[in-house]
Amino acid sequence: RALEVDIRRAIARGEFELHYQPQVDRRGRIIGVEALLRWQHPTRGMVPPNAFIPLAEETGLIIPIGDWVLRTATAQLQAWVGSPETRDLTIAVNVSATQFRQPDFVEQVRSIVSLSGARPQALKLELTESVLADDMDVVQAKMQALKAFGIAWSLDDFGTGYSSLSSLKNLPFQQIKIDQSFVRDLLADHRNMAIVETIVRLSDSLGLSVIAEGVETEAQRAALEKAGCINFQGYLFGRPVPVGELLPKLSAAA
Ligand code: G
Ligand code: G
Ligand code: MN
Ligand code: NA
Repeated sequence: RALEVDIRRAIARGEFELHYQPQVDRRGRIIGVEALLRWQHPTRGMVPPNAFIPLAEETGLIIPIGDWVLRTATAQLQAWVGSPETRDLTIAVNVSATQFRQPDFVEQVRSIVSLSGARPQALKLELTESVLADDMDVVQAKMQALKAFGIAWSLDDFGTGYSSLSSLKNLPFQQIKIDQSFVRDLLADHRNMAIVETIVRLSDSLGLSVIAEGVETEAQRAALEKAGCINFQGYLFGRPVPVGELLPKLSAAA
């Protein structure tokens, strides 16, 4: 298939880039970023991840892509160490289920991080609920090994998929990301507010931090804060941007 050939070439030719979206605390201070993959295709233009990640998963190409994402994000972390504005930032990287299921996933991540020189503590890996349906012992062992190495785990799109509370209890997540679907209709549908409050309380009792995604308006931010959520990500604070556009925002916020 044409797209498959294109993806192989894209890696070799450096057509992928990472954009970074700010994650902020209650004062609006940038505490970290999420890395989001972008493909600048020579003829198709910007290809959004939803248009090629499913195919990349199917064909196994997500493995070299995922390695590239991790190498690029950790190189970025290492480049940020030199400046006081950026040295404390974390980067959250999305890990696909196919990637996580590779038998050598743990070794591969450790080796990429070590080679980069980046502090593992500055890296966060986002998993979706899809892997929680796998063999719990295997999932737990892999997550635990990388946690011991210093990497934090965040549960992406929480509340939309297969999430059992026992997996939340047994797996070493450090953070839950409240899915943007709950945030979008937060003010229009009071049930979403109830769900958000419940997620925040659950996170607190399990000792997890929580961040809300897809925050677009000040009213949503205020409602989330009222529900006890104090970390935010969304267009209100910044869209995913190339690294060069992120740095001025940092100086402005400092
Ligand atoms: O940035 P946003 O547009 O459109 O991302 C769309 C989807 O693609 C999201 O579900 C996001 O998690 C996923 N995605 C973005 N970057 C990466 C990546 O580097 N790896 C994986 N596996 N998924 C990614
Ligand atoms: O699935 P995941 O959470 O990894 O991907 C996040 C997706 O949400 C990306 O596609 C990103 O571009 C998008 N996104 C981030 N902030 C907002 C926002 O405030 N509103 C909307 N509609 N999408 C957002
Ligand atoms: Mn994500
Ligand atoms: Na998400």
